[in-house]
Amino acid sequence: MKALVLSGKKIMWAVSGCALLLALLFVFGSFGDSLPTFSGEEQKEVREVNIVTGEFKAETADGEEIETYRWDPGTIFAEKGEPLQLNIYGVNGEEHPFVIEGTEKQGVVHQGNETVVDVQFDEEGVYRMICTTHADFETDGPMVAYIVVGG
Ligand SMILES: [Cu+2]
Repeated sequence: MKALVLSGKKIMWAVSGCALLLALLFVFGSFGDSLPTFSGEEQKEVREVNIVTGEFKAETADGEEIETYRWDPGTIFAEKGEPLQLNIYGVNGEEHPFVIEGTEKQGVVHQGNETVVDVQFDEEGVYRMICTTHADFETDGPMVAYIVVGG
């Protein structure tokens, strides 16, 4: 077999070829990192929000027992497009089926268990998370939390 003998010129070509390749990789590699995402918005970190189900109970002067179930906190602030992870823990009440306005999100919170919901709002506004069992005063509510989405 013929030994591979490289002249000085060939070595120079090989070295500059490698250098060019590295430079191209560097340039395109860093472009890949700095290019904006398709939506033009930077990826935002998921923010966890911890919520519990609570209950107010009282006895009126004439001996009537009244109660209301609540989401606590009852107001949640978010930014437009911010990914939220709602961790909802059931404390009071056996179960709370819920819907979140403006989304397809729904679920059930069971006592002693955590229900996790990923949600994101692309428009500013106030969105209600409504327990469909305790939606108003007549049904031991209003079990409604307000998600306030700003720009
Ligand atoms: Cu409820």
